[in-house]
Amino acid sequence: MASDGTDGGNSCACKGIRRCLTCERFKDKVHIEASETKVVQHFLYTPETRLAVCKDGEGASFPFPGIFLWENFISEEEEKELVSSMDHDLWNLSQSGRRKQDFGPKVNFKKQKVRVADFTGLPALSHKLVLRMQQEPSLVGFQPVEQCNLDYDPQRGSAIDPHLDDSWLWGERLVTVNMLSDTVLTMSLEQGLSELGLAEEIHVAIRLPRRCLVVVYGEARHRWKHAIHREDVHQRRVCSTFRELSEEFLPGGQQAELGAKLLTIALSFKGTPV
Ligand SMILES: O=C(O)CCC(=O)C(=O)O
Repeated sequence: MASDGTDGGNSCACKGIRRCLTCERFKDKVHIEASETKVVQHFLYTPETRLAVCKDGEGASFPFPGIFLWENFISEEEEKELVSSMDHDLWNLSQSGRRKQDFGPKVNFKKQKVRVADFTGLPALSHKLVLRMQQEPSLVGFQPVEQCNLDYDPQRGSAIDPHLDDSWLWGERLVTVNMLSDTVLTMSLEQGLSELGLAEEIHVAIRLPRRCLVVVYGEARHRWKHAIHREDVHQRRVCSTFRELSEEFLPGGQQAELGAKLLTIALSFKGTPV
């Protein structure tokens, strides 16, 4: 294995409509062409005002709630230490040219089943990051039960398609630390915003500077899909996403006992990737 955890091979893990630079030479172009001909209205998120502002400067702007950005959340030294520690573990090939490391319970979302066995907790280096993020008022009480590290590389055409995260097991706040390069988190609403008279698909670009932390919650979490487009990965990018439990798994919820068990393991910070 190479020092960055690659196997040096050319394989990919794309299934169905997913694509990366390795496999798309062999796949039909229907999906790609369809997405290229779509009419989209582009907005840019401004953290200072929390507004989404029309990119061509002519259209309306609108409030965009549900995003919190913390610039320079980690130092350059911490970034180096975190990525070097990840590269000591194996990266598994994932869809759309990503690679992945999971520190969390094995979950079957379709059958709504959680397997505790094999989960050893979040990695040791995340302890200080979690203590730091909990200082932010919008992250008070944030107890991550899962950490997923993703590795994006322009040479593999890495991306993540627009999606909503599960909300049966995962709770309100999705917290991501962005490492090694700047990128853009694109929020999209296919049906537009009829209340603002915007009928076409809308994209709102959230700029993520290197070493920032971003929290996605509320409407941005539940109504808008999120994605990282291939063209927004210019250099190697690594991120760690932390997820908390939904109410069903917290005290008073139907699966509170299982939730408590998962949290005890997660917050032991003795984890190795599952
Ligand atoms: O790479 C990112 O910042 C987003 C990752 C993501 O959307 C996910 O893991 O579900």
